[in-house]
Amino acid sequence: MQSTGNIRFGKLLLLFAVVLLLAGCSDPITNGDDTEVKYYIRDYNYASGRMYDLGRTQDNWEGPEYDFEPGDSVTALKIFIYNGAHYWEDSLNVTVAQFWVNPSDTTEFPQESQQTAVIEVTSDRYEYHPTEHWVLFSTTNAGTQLEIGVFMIVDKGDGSTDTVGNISEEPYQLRLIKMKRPNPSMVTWKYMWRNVYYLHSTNFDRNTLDIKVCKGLVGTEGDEGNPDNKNGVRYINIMGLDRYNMAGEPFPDGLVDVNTRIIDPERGLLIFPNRRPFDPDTSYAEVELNDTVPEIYDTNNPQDILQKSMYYMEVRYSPQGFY
Ligand SMILES: [Ca+2]
Repeated sequence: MQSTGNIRFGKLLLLFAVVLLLAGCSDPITNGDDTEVKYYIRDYNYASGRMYDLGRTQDNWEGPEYDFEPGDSVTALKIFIYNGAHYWEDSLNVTVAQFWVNPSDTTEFPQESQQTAVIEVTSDRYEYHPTEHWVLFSTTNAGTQLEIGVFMIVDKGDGSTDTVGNISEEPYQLRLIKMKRPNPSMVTWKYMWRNVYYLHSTNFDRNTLDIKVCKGLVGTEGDEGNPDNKNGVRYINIMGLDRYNMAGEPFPDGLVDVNTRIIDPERGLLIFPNRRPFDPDTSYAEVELNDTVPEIYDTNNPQDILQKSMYYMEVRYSPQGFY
């Protein structure tokens, strides 16, 4: 009877955990006079579908060929998303496109190719970085759950110009950056940035922002026994969130470097400098993160991720107008 009870309890815990996973994050807690907001974000609860690489780079692909080399600059970009609701309509207005990992060699990666109707994403719905070769959408996946592809012109570092894809006739030939149901065996799986977290507001003063990374299992967020450091070195230091002091000198001061690129206050995003912050290949301090959570990056099984989750962030800030 004892064991049956334990199994039932275990199932209940798992169910609770899955509900937590779906909910993603704790509700913000405000103190009495609304001058500070505090909440927790689990390690796995990154902002899915906000940032993507625009092709194979040294950050997401083992080579030997890459779509981008350092020095390449994107000079024109058009982005298209699935518009399948109109695919079967007998309408002249439907644009059809074929997505490929590599539009200039369509024999590669046939499992990551798809033909659909598409619609162009207007340029006010994203930003891209010409020389770092990524795009940032203002909404998750630019509003689609299915394919995303790009056409672009790239000035190569060697002086030549590369046209990626073809939109002069249908079907358009586009470079795939997101497949409809991504799985870890796909080339494009790693294009998505899993080191970006939404801070649940775009309405905060970045100078009041305080972020800790703590080690603790799901459900223990806020327990005082959960450490924010390993051997006395803070996780924010190990993970590269705290590398400078207030004067901008390269000495960690125990505070996340809120005035650097890791915080995007306009969009309310925290962007870790490492693409796998909870399974890093490097440390920004002399201590390495040995207890890692590769499942966050390498599987799409939510139960597995939840059971392995080991860290969370404690975020505090003052809403605008209350400081
Ligand atoms: Ca700092």
